[in-house]
Amino acid sequence: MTEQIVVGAALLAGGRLLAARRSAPEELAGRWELPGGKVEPGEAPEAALVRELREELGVDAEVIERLPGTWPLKPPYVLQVWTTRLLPGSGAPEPLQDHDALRWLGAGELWDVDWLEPDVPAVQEVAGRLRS
Ligand code: 9L3
Ligand code: MG
Repeated sequence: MTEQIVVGAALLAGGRLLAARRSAPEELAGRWELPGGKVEPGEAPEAALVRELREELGVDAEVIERLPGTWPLKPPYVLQVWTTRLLPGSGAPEPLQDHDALRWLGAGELWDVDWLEPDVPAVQEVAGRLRS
């Protein structure tokens, strides 16, 4: 089966990264992730990311750049991650769907939350960028 892309957002603001705690499904509840979701048929990944951030967090965001790497999820899904930022006039993110908590993590706090395993290498990449 061909790979299906799940997009994740490294949403950055003021040198902090947004982490979102999943409330569903049960086996992922309580774990933290970069918000996002499945790309729909015919949809560009960057458009999917903007859509997911609007649906899940109620924000207007723009995509900046792809982080290097593709990380395996439950087949046929794979995770790809882009840095993103809030557009001027966007409200603050709220956990509207699939999450029950949000945290803005500074460079020294990135490992304070229990990230889903597939998200760890992407957070490591962001950590290097926040330090430099
Ligand atoms: N997933 C893992 N890390 C992420 C995201 C956004 C998603 N940063 C996994 C969790 C689900 C699957 O991908 O098993 C689909 O995600 P969603 O559509 O339930 O958000
Ligand atoms: Mg999602």
